Amino acid sequence: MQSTLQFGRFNFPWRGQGARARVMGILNVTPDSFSDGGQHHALEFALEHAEQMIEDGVDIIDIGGESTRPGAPPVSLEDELRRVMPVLYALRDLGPAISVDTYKPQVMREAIIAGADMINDINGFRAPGAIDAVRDSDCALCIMHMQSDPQHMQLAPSYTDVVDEVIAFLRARAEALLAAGIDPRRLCIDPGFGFGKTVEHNYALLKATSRLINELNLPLLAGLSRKSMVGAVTGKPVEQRMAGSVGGALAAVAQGALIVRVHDVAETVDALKVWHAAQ
Ligand code: 7PJ
Repeated sequence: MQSTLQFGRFNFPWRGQGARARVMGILNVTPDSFSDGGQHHALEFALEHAEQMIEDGVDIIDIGGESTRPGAPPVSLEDELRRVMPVLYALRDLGPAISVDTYKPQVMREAIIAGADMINDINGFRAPGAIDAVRDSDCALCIMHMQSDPQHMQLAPSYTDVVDEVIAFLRARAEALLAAGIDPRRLCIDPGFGFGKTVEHNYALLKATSRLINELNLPLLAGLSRKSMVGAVTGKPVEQRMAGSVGGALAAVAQGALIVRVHDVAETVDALKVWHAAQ
């Protein structure tokens, strides 16, 4: 059986002939990481970072204008658009597919008009108007699971059976999108590592990667790069989690994940080349 994810201008086979894992590079456009807080420097830095990722062989660039670290404060619509849109226009025709990481319907609309190939929503298209915003386009839609919200999600994550509950949530969101008339070939699922989950929950979900794909019959994106689940088993601080993150990405790809969302593009691309050569 061959299946393909419709990804805006691209098509990514995710099962059967021609299927190959894709590397999504994380591009944060958040001026809080700059001493002067300046918009100009944030843009310049983001474009340099994107050029490096392209050189390193990235397949997809995921542009994010709001930090969704646990406890991070929300960003206004105006600020998010000011951060994301210039980067999207600058990167749109450089080769890689472009994803926009947002849960705001107005940002989704603007991003689609500007040619985004994927809308990556950590909120699973639950905001009022989110489904309407993405319905009439051909961009891919990444449905991520999150328990609670970024301000509160890590306070007391709790599940009876984390895998069953994440599958039920993703199924319900996929059905809501399909009920709006969206083509199933546009859908992609994501267990949402670190979003309202303990280390044990995260590994239960990582171990269940192939089960999620098979039960939902949809391609899967795994984002665990540098997250606390990597720190928990390596004992390493965030700036030393590259090798651990590559190990986690391979664990997901070995179970059939289509997309791995990573900070360390060059290392992940090499690891996947070797892994694929051995298949
Ligand atoms: C994810 C994301 C993820 C998807 C972030 C971080 C936090 N989008 N955006 N999946 N994580 N689809 O990168 O540490 O896991 S922001």
